[in-house]
Amino acid sequence: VTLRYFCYGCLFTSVTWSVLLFLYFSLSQDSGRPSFRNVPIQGPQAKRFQSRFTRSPGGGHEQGIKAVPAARGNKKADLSPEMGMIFNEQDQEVRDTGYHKHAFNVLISNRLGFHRDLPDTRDDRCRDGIYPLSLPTASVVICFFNEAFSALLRTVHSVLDRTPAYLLHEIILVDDSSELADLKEDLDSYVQLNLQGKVKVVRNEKREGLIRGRMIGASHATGEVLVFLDSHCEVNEAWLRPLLAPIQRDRKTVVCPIIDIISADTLAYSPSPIVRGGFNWGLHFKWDPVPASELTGPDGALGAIRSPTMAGGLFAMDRKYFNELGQYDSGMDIWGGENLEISFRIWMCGGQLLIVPCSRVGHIFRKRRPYGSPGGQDTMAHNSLRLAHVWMDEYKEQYFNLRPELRERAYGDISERQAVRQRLQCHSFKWYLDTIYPEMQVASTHNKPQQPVFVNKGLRRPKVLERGRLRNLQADKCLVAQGRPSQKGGAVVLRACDTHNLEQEWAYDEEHELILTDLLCLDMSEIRSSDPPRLMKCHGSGGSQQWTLGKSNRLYQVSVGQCLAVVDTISPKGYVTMAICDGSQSQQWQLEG
Ligand code: LR7
Ligand code: MN
Repeated sequence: VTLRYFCYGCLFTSVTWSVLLFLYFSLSQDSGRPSFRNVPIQGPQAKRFQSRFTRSPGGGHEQGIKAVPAARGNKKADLSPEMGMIFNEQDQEVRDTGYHKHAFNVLISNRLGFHRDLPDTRDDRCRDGIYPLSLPTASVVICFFNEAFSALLRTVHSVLDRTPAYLLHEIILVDDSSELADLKEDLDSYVQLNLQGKVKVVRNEKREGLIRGRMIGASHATGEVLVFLDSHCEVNEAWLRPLLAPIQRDRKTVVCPIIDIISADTLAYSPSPIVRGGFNWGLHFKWDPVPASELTGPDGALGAIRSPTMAGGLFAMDRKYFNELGQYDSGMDIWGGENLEISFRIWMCGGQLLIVPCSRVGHIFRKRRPYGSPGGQDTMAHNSLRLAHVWMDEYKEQYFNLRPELRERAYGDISERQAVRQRLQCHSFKWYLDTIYPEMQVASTHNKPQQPVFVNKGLRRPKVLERGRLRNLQADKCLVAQGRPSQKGGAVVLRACDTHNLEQEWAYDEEHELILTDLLCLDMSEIRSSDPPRLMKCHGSGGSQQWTLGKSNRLYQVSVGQCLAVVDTISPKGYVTMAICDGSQSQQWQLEG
């Protein structure tokens, strides 16, 4: 692996800039925290940067779509639902290519910019005062491959904005050979101009994957504790000290925050319940409820919770302990499996893995991974095979029972990893199951991979706010199912309104869902936003099924950023479509009881 720290040659320039920036900020104290907008930019970069970052990214219609500052104690999503409104073709282009390349709403991400307030999702009793002031320093390591620029920079700035400077030793960005142009020079210039000398960029010459990527980042780190983050996170209020304190008490402790949810469609930030990590015999990570026995400490649900596994992306660990424990398995490629591998290793070899509910870090949960591996291999299977062969003893049979095709699959040389297990005199996998994860059912090998608990809102039905027919004011017709109202995937069209026809009845609920005949939700395809809406099973997580129906009579679709419109009011076909909101009659709807 060849890599280079970026811009040795620019040292002189960066010193000059530091002085300029220092002068600038000492002369303009009242301008608040340094944000890109108030940094003076000059020289050849100026023009490109100014047009890139100081104009409204979506074309200049920012009025009315600001993030609402989070009130203290407000733990719900804090964004205007119209943050993603599309005003012109350029917005549409940003949104569509964003979904295609990154699988989340990049238009909203760009509009949010690099700094935003977040709702403080911690329990009120999580006070700063309960942590020692003197703590080990942190090196934050963030690997990225083709990340959206605004999401990456918001990750970095959230760390800079919410971490006491004396605890933040550095931030190391590992570019895993990304292919997007703005992650090269623009990123270098931005880091050099704005990031206080605390941020380093390491570039991998070829794609290594997140596992070797993190090892490379860690090898450049010099702080006492390593903190790994994904490149689309936002750390919340006072996030770091609760992670560092348990490590200071016991250096063989690895600590995870609670991973809050940033919606891929709306970028709204919302709290996750307190759950802990487990896995199934398919070697997929899953969330489990916290057993009551873990909540009995002096501070109940506020104290650290022991977790059998970690999700993988967000954790803090003493740097020397990371090295002693064998870092990661460098034979693992691209994505997958390393989280269970390091979890088993921590517990089996004398450490412990904790989740601390007073530390909160948000993560953008996408519905698909927007990249593959260079050769198209299933790296999850390859990596899982390696971990099964090194760590799972006879229990690897549980995995092979589910994945018989992998029984004979080659997995490369694992002797170095077996030597780690030998050197550290680790416990058996049976010990791990008996002691750390007794909930795991060994007999039932047919567990399906489970959904993360927090994505599933359970059986609670949101309250219905209004019921009635949905009439288009221009066509004077009502929105109905084209076929049977119970048919999943069915289209919706306009037909003559009929007050006695129950098949025309929509319910509008507090989650902003529109449900036809109490059965299916009006839904947008996430990938093909130009497709007309259709009827789908209600998923309860907003976004593609979230509609706002306001006084203006427009029916605004949150994840698409457009309004429901009639295609042609005269045609008997009654087709509807999504269109840029323009307030015209063809976009006016009324829910009539
Ligand atoms: O080839 C790659 N090179 C990289 O640098 C592929 C990815 N990456 C970067 C990527 O840009 C990102 O910053 O590595 C990071 C993680 O990749 P994601 O965001 O695609 O992973 P994920 O969030 O889908 O998956 C989770 O599981 C992974 C298993 O390998 C990693 O451990 C991720 O860090 C992990 N993410 C989390 O734990 C966040 C919470 C998710 C949950 C539950
Ligand atoms: Mn991620």
